[in-house]
Amino acid sequence: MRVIIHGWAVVILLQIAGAGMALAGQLVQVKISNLAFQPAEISVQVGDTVEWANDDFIEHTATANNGGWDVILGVGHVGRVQFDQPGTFDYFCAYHPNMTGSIHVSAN
Ligand SMILES: [Cu+2]
Repeated sequence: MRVIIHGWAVVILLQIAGAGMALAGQLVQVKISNLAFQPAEISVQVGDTVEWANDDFIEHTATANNGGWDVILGVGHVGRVQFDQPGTFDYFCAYHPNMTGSIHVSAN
């Protein structure tokens, strides 16, 4: 019986921690249309999440120049990356390398 109560307590604590993390940053959106990231350059804070929404008619990716992340974005789909380090992160589309963007992440 004690073991069961302990298990519930752990689950509840994890849910509270998860909810706190979800509120820790803002969601910043970048649309993809006409073979371009819009806006191509954004500034966010550490803890924020960037969400790409592919409003185009073909598949794209958001791929970090430094290899840190690679988001495949099917038509009509969204993808997210949370930034936990400050810095400037340039990215491109793996299918259309002339599509580029840049994310400036500042410490908060
Ligand atoms: Cu593309």
